Amino acid sequence: MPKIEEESSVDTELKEPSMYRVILHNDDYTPMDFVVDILMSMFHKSYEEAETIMWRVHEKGSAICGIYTFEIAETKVELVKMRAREMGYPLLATMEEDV
Ligand code: TYC
Repeated sequence: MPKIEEESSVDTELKEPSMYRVILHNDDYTPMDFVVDILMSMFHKSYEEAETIMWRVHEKGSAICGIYTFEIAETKVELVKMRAREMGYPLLATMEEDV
């Protein structure tokens, strides 16, 4: 008689997907209005929220502008870069896991 193997104790618990912070970085050349516009159009901030985040980046060097799933964060980072480069600005966004 073949011996029936006991079910192995593989961890079958479902995990929430990791979330990623999109971070905007300061530079000396990108105009403030352009940053506010990016925050409103791509990160769905109100004008007041966008201005507050822009000033935080300007004064502190960086700030979180949103928290998303991996693919959405990656797309936003790329679109910020594309829109900025089209205008010749060095604006930079990066992403990091939200732990
Ligand atoms: N420091 C820029 C300036 O003085 C403004 C700026 C703000 C640039 C935020 C980038 O992510 C940024 N024109």
